[in-house]
Amino acid sequence: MTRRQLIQAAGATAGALVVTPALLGQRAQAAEVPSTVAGPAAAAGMPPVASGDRLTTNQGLRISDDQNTLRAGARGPSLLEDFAFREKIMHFDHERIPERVVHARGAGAHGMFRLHTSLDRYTKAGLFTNTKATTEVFVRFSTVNGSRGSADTARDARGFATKFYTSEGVWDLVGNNIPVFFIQDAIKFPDLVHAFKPEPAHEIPQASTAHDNFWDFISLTPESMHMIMWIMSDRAIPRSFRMMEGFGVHTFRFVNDRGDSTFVKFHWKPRLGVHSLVWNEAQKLAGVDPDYHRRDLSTAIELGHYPEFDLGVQLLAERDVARVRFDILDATKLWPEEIVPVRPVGTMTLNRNPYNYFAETEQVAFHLGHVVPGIDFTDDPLLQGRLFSYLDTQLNRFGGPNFHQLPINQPRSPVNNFQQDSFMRYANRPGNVNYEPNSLGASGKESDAAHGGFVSYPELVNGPKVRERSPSFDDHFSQATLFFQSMTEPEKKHIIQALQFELGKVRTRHVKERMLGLLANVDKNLVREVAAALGLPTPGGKVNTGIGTSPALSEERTTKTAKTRRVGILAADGVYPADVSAMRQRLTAAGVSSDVIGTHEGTLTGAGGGSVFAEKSLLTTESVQYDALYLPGGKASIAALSANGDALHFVEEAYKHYKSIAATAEGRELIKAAVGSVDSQPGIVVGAHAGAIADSFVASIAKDRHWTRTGTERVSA
Ligand code: HDE
Repeated sequence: MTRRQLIQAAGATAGALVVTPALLGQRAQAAEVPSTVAGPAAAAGMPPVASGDRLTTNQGLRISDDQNTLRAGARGPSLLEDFAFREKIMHFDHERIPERVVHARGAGAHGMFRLHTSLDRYTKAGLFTNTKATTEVFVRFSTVNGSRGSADTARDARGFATKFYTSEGVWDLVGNNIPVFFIQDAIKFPDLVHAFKPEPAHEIPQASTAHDNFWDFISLTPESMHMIMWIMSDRAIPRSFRMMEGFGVHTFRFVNDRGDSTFVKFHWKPRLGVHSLVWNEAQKLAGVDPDYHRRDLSTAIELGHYPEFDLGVQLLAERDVARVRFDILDATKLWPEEIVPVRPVGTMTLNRNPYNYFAETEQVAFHLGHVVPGIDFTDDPLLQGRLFSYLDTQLNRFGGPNFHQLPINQPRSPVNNFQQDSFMRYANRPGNVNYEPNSLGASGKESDAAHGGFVSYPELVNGPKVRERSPSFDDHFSQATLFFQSMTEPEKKHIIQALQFELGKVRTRHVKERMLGLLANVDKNLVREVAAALGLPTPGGKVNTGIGTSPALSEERTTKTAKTRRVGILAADGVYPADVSAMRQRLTAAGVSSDVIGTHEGTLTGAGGGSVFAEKSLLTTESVQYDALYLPGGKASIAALSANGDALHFVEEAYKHYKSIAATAEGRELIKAAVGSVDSQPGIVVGAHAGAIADSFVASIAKDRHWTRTGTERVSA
């Protein structure tokens, strides 16, 4: 068969094989997002969908052969005249747009925000006052440091940016999963980013702060110490985008219809609770499944396990500002929830995956200056700098100012102004008049506040022009101590270990010493343990131990549920089918998904008849991809697994990572072969058969990690 015949045999025609799925994708999108995709496209004279199943050039010319360039003879040179080839390659060569300078790696999802409690006393924003309305949203989660192809599980802050398509315009809440930031003033941002990105001479390391430049900069930037505690904590290695909080970070301003202002901080609280990976697991996942978080998000949505986040606000009246012990304009400070409670006002449900990564997740353009009436800014110098940066960066990414016309960025409210032209503009105003006011064509009306116009809060601004930091921003350590003191013992240990790891990678002694000097002002035990690991003397410091604790900061107090977790079931030929099916039934009922992982994929012969289907094999999966393990019975199956290094490693790793492991009486032998007799250890659930242990297993998965488990250090994994 010739190449062409092969292709034709695979699909009815070459066109059907190559093109139809893409066209179907476009049709689906056009049909489901009519106002944004079909509307402007049609207005610009473009057909809403491509016609038929014939391949064409971008000029609509039907292509006769998409497999061979035009050449002089079958073995001759290619001809410059081949315009179809040149168009195709030219387009391909320009497929990439510059990746984001930070937050390059991300994953997105569409959803809805529903308000349940009106905030009309504080803000006039429609999305916060109308409890009947639902607001469309698009969320982009991201890492900050790594480039677009880097791994999801790097130690890093996560971006949590939400675009609300409100009826009054687009509002972007561009936050992180950490409530504070490294620096207090935007002028330091380029230096911070240069310091944490790969070192410039050799471009190493990728997506990691464990190098000299970062810690050199941090050791000279004491204001970063609170953020450093968060970055070294479990928050920086989330289990899932679905299991992390989101924070607007800055203090914003609500303005009501009487013009009164209230300070506000925004919080997203995940319904599934806040959960993290362990460091060893995160590092391994970076190799085993670099798309771990991205896959987790899209799979959850595909399965109908829609991620849900409650939106909460912390409100502070202008007159109460003097009563809190920190400056509310300082982005390195949080408002402890015990002092200013978070009031839940609505829920966001992410229920649709993007159709196309590039068109939506890559091209979405956030900007803090995308606000609606009722939401306004404060003088936080970090926030003010961001108000410049986001528009500026979009010019670089999109090559011009027309990114607002891309479907993902289009507002749902009408757009009406006299802006025109530039790269890729397709919706210019018809007619001969392109200015206002005018008397020759249609003009536009301005809107005062009563008619929905955005009127800036008339904050009184007065002061000399100075380059100066307010002394009220000076305390860089108290909240770092507050955070550390609020952690449970395992959480504290993780922070210490993370610092030992990161500073252990630093080669310059004086950088390590300067860091220890700063840590000495956070906690005495913390600095002692880090110094010991580095083999350096412990410096003295001044710690504000009187700052107390904020229990809300610990993950230990979070929601615990087994819902949407993943269980790996290890099996080989000779497994008991009933042990597998009974457990799977119970897991499914609890919203837990599971994979049978066989010594080979496909059908495994069951003991005493029947069979079990293995979706995965030990070759294609690792224990780090699962939240818990189940080892069903069947003598031959357990014997085969106990003699298999990969299966033993599976169990060892799950044990070392404090995960739940359930086993029937026979399965217990596999645990024994891997890690010894550990029946009485927390999170080890053993019983005669699946029915006897299923409920306790689900409860154990819900508890997440079993930190009080002992003996993990002697398990090599
Ligand atoms: Fe950003 N940040 N940022 N940032 N940021 C960007 O904008 C910047 C900061 C955050 O998914 C860039 O479109 C400055 C804090 C998120 O598309 C850029 C400063 C917080 C995202 C930029 C900060 C964030 C960005 C790069 C210091 C948490 C990803 C690409 C003043 C509240 C949004 C882009 C997405 C992206 C600038 C600090 C969150 C260069 C100058 C604090 C979630 O404009």
